[in-house]
Amino acid sequence: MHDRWSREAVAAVSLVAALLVGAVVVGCSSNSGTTALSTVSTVAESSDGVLERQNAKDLTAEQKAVFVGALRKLQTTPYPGDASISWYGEFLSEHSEAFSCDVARGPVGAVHNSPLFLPWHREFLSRLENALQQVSGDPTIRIPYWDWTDPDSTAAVFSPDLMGGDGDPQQNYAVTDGPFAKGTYTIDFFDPPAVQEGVGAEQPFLVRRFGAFNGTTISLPTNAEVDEALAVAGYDVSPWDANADSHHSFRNNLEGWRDAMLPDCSSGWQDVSEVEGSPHTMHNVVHLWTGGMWTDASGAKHSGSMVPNSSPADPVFFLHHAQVDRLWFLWQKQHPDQGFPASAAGFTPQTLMWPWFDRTIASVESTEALGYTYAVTN
Ligand SMILES: [Cu+2]
Repeated sequence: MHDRWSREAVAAVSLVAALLVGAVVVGCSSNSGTTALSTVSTVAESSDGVLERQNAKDLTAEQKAVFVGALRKLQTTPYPGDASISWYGEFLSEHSEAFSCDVARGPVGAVHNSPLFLPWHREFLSRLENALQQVSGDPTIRIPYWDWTDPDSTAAVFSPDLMGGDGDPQQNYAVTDGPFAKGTYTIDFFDPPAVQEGVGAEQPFLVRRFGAFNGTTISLPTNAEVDEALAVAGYDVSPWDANADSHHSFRNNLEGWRDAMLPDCSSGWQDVSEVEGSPHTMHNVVHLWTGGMWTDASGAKHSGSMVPNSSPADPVFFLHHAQVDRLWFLWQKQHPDQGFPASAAGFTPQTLMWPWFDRTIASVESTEALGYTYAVTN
């Protein structure tokens, strides 16, 4: 929320933090134009009756309309705890603040680059899912997932009836089609470090430049990379951060750090950079691929909405993280003897997660307890 936020903003003087990182939140909305949602969608259900989050390519036209309509409504509804921000914008604010290095509030600086990455984002998505259900009155809504290894899933995600497509080079890479097009969806929360750095992240519309990464082209993760991640035996390993060995840390393999530099908190915000020549993979590269990073002819730096700490500004954040969450789910099924470590970087299974402090890490290890599941085979 903004009041919680301004305290940090004062402290945070520079930095770019997450630009090279990937991840984070943004945005928000305004504008109305949402259609009334009255239909209850049909959703696949597991044998024990828990509804499944589905591959975006398997959604019916009605399911897409219901999901998108609920997102739009969240973007145009004031946050119940603070009417100065939209309900959707609160999610951007929380994700952005999670990059603060202010440890006085608890171990918040470790939502990324740490063992907390998977449990925190599971809870974060669950809260969005619950908010979508509340605002729409449809308890069957589940966040679809984007299987980035599958071109059909990618095509479905970026179609005009779901997330809209790539940005338009003639309009500074603004997204101009779909339900979140420029002129329809307005972002109203901006990541302070990115604004400070002047990378264009303060633009109030969605920006995407698929695959553009500082003069080179990057690609989405492959099936082989997913198989490699799922085969890693342990959840995480010391030093529990971006430098954890990806052959022994499922979490770091999936988060996508490879030979990263140690987090720098000198600005008040986590700034984790890659070592040159060691590109981001998996979760991280999907953020970078979707938003893109580039320098224009005048030398000004730009990045798309999925790049700064406010990356939830692009609603595809949630479909992307549903896939990340699904891979953790599949890994849990394949390694039933492996749980969250008894003690890791100050976290234990009983740690209550910032900023909600009402849910422990252990309590999100089961998706069924949160009201959703995934198909085990796909
Ligand atoms: Cu994140």
